Formats: sequence, structure tokens, C-alpha cells
Amino acid sequence: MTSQSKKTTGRIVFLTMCAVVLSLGSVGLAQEEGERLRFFMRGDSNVDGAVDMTDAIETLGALFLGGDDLLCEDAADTDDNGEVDISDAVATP
Ligand SMILES: [Ca+2]
Ligand SMILES: [Ca+2]
Repeated sequence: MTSQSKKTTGRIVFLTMCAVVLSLGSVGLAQEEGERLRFFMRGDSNVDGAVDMTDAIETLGALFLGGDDLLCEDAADTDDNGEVDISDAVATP
């Protein structure tokens, strides 16, 4: 396989992954400055791979109890409005 065909295959794989991610709706891509692009699950504020009550508790703790900083603010932004607030904890399924 030539390097050009490897690049083309890589682009096709990347675009396919993006299409899958966008079609799922609750999964996104995040990138902090100087970081590699990574996947996150919306609502999974404690980044354990599942969305449950502990994520709401994690978000509330970070907001009101001076808990640890959120590992991924995009994941904690459950309603995807660009801000992390109490409504995200309430919206966590
Ligand atoms: Ca979680
Ligand atoms: Ca929000």
C-alpha cells in the first residue's frame, strides 16, 4: 500500500467515525489546547464510560461543593448549551 493510499484510507476511516459520532448525538469530540482530539460521552461528567446518577452528583459537587474540577466540561454539559450549570445535572438521565 502506498503512502498516498494509506492517507486516503485514513481520511475515509476518520470521516466514517465522525459520521457515526454525529449520528449518535450523545457522543462528541473534544480538544483542549495542545491536546489530541478525543471522544466523550455527553452527560458522562466523571468520565467512567457510563451515564448515570453519579454523573449528576459529580457535576453538582464541582459546581456547589468545591469538588474536583470536571475532567471534561464538554461531557458535563449534558444539554449541550455550551455551559455547565445545575440544569446539566438535572438533565442527566
Ligand atoms: Ca459516568
Ligand atoms: Ca449545559
